[in-house]
Amino acid sequence: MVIKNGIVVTEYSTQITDVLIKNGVIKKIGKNLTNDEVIDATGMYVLPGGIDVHTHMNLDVGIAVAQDDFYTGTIAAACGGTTTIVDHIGFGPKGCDLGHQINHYHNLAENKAVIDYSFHGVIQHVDEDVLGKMESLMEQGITSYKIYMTYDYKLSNEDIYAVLKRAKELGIMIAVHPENDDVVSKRQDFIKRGQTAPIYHERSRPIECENEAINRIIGITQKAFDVPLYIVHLSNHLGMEYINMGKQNGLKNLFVETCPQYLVLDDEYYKRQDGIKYILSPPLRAKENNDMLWQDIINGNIDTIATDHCPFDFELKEKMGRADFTKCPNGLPGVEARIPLMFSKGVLEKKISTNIFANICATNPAKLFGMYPKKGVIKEGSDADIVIINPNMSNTITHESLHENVDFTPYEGMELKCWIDCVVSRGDVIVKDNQYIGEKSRGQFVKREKPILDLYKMGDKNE
Ligand code: DUC
Ligand code: ZN
Ligand code: ZN
Repeated sequence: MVIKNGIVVTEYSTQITDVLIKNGVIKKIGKNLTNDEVIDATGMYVLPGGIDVHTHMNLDVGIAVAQDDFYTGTIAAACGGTTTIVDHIGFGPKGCDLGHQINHYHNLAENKAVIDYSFHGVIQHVDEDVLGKMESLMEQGITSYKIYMTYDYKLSNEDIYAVLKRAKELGIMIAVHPENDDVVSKRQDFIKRGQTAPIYHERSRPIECENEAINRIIGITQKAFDVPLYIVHLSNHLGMEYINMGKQNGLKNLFVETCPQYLVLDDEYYKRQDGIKYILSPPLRAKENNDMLWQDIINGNIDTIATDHCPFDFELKEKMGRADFTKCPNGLPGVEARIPLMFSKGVLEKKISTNIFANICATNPAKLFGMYPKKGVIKEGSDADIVIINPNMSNTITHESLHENVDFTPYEGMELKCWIDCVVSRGDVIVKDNQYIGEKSRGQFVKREKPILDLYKMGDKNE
């Protein structure tokens, strides 16, 4: 197959050219390439397929289970231009072996996923066995772990230090959910005072709650010698300043993700009639953070955009959380909107270049989570994972037009200046006309390598 005359976004440049695909892999990039099977991409952007390194398919949050499984969730991802996900798996039974949840998630994803996938491990307690198994699981392609500073299986500072030290020895990545658990656990004080409405979700988990935890783990990584550390779902700009300060103090292996919801939504949404819809953690923040986080992307300080996709029906959230925001399952859908939303709001509204877009949505995630150059880049020899975006067709996001298994989208009514023309995964056209047309359960587990920590930054070679 050859993709002809598209605006092809390769690693450091954007140029009108052709892409020849053979046996699922990019064979050649250049002008005047020919083949019997042709996709005409004239006037359209040809980009690396999106990589979403923060999804929660099937996540059991104790009071509810996220409604997308690896079938519905990866169909939605594919229709939204994402060709690989790395899922943050749920906690297992107390005291379980480090491999327990990996095995469980293999069972959940196998014969279901339609795009390629991997899992971050999760560390829910620390002992010699867990620290030892971190090495043996590397052979199975698990080269990153998530730790939590709040929720049931939060780690103490001492345990975090032990995990970081071990990750440093092994050269693997630790992803962290940073929130101060002592602050989070005081939420009941709001309920006792009668402050039960959704806005108090934000007020009870304020930016200081998140940023204190960010700053604390930065201190711990400094002590553990600059471990590859990845802050997930940064919600506010002050947190970015803490991270920048860590970097100024010498940290070279500190990385940060934000999510579309923190770029285009804000805490005023909690005051709406349907405010309960927007309950997720960390919460949506004051509006000024939207522009400041965009600026942090433009400045090259934010490394990746992921979604934290974790859908629960509005109907369910309303029923469980109407009288008490603490009873509402936390999470928003978003896996399907990420690529078109970031392309429209970022590239077509001229905030970021096509190369920055490709970096934060595909290349950097691939590097940081050990999938590069197989994934995340349009390059000879890489998997032919490609999204073709038409910038001449506008689109309005509506829940009806999406494939996520949930009764709303937080981006309802948002006008986008583009449309996904088609999606290619390992050389197969899997999405056309907003429909999944690939084979069932064609997704493959991606055995990941160690992270690549040397990322391209804006200005290096950008056109
Ligand atoms: N935050 C959410 O809102 N949902 C799932 C997990 C998380 O950290
Ligand atoms: Zn989280
Ligand atoms: Zn999450």
